[in-house]
Amino acid sequence: MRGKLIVFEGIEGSGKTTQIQHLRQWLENRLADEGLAHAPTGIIVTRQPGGTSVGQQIRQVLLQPSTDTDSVTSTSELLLYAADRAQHVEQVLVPALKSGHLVLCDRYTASTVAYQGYGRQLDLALIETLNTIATQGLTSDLTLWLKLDVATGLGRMAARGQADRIEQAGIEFHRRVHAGFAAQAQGQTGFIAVDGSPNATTVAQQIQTIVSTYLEQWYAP
Ligand code: Z5A
Repeated sequence: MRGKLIVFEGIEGSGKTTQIQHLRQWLENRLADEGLAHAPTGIIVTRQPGGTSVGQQIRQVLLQPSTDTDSVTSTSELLLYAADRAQHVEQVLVPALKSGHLVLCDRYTASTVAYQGYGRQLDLALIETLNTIATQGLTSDLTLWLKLDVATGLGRMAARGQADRIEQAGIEFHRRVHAGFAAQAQGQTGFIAVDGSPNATTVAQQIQTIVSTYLEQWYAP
């Protein structure tokens, strides 16, 4: 693969969407100014779930607020995220990376480990197998985990209005999810914690410092 995949992870309200927009803008300016030796073909912003038209339909099923009689079971949820990912990897990520793009993706496999593994407490080995099938073995080149305490993240989301099905889960669920991201940050190289608590400009600066180092490795002569 000639391109590079940068993934943003974190609990709800951690600021992924905000930071992806900041990074995209910064990268566009930087790549135009500096003429790195092997600059990417372009920058693509995408997300899971919902980065394809099939994925949009899966996303609707996954995130619609549940009622007592009509809720997605944990195992269905796991398989739907895997289906969304398989579609997205094949239709979007692999072609973009093959053609040399720098891809910024809002969530990837670490979310399944954190939400379905730690949050729903499904089998981690099964999740790893499903992730490998769905990604065809494609891993991220850099994962930025926006680390934020659960109460702050949920507070930011509450200020935004009606909660979706996963946001509706209780605080203990979200604490387990947070622990799931923390466990992955400890065990994996290229999985980097970024303090998500300061204002968005300060968070963006931390991210730019990290990404600069990687750009040098990836694109300098
Ligand atoms: N999920 C899963 O369970 N398993 C999986 O495998 C995958 C996903 C891939 C996706 O929903 C859901 O799917 C998600 C996990 C689950 N759970 N939920 N719910 P989504 O894509 O709709 O939601 P999200 O990924 O959680 O993103 P979000 O809700 O849009 O939050 P965010 O992107 O992290 O944050 P934001 O939109 O940039 O900011 C949130 C608010 O905070 C907003 O009002 C901002 O203006 C504000 N904000 C942002 N940064 C700051 C700072 N630094 N200070 C103060 N306020 C800020």
